[in-house]
Amino acid sequence: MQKRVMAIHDISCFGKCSVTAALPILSAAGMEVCPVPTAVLSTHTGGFEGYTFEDLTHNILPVANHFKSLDIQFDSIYSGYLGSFDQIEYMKTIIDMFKKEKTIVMVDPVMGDNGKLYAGFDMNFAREMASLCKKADIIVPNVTEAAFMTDTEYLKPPFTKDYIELLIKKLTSITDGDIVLTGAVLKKGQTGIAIYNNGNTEYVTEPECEGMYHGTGDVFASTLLAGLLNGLTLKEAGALAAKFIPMCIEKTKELGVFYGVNFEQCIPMLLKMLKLM
Ligand code: PXL
Repeated sequence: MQKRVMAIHDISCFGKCSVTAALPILSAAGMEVCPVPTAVLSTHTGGFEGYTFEDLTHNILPVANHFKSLDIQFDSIYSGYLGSFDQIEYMKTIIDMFKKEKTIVMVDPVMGDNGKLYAGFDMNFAREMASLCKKADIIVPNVTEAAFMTDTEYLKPPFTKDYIELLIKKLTSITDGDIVLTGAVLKKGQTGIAIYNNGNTEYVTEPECEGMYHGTGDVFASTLLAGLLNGLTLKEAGALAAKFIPMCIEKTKELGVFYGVNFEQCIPMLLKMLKLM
């Protein structure tokens, strides 16, 4: 059986993030992906001036209602960048409409990085996003998003285990789902993730790959979901995604692109790691 994912993200036409990352990664990993665009932007909002933004909030529920009328079932509902309070509300409605016992609801609370929120977001939005996390089976915040959603001071990396585990503890009060916290850097020269499920926190570390690129969060979350839907455990899928990001960054350095990572040319390696090739 082929699995089907509803991917609720924006389309940033240029910039290698959101749907332009989720779709190729999940499709290559064998999934049928049904994108529900939240907005169309000419570029993502990180580092470009003058981007266009066409809001598609009004279109989200009609699309979902049509899916429902056709009795389309989803193995996963995956949300990323949401641009308004209404979109968060609609995500909750969609989860209520489509979630079955085995559906994996993954919420990536895309809002910021490096201690700062992206353009257009504020604390109120972070609180609202936290309320969406309540309905998720898995959330994939980075440390910045975790700090904003839990009203915790953002500290600079490398972080102590105490700080990471404080964030996780606070996140458990906003969600009953599993938590994959990205950017959980415990030592200089390393990068890593913290994976929380069933009361346990485990760490996966990788050597740091220098460079800051937009869209790595989307590539990470999409890879994690690709792993889970291919039957990996949360820890295995987390480790896979944590390994894939440095590969993509290395590949990007060869090309000298600044705005996103060259994950596309790493997809064959991803498929090998998933044993699909
Ligand atoms: O990669 C996250 C992301 C998604 N969508 C839009 C963004 C960003 C990050 O800046 O601007 C529109």
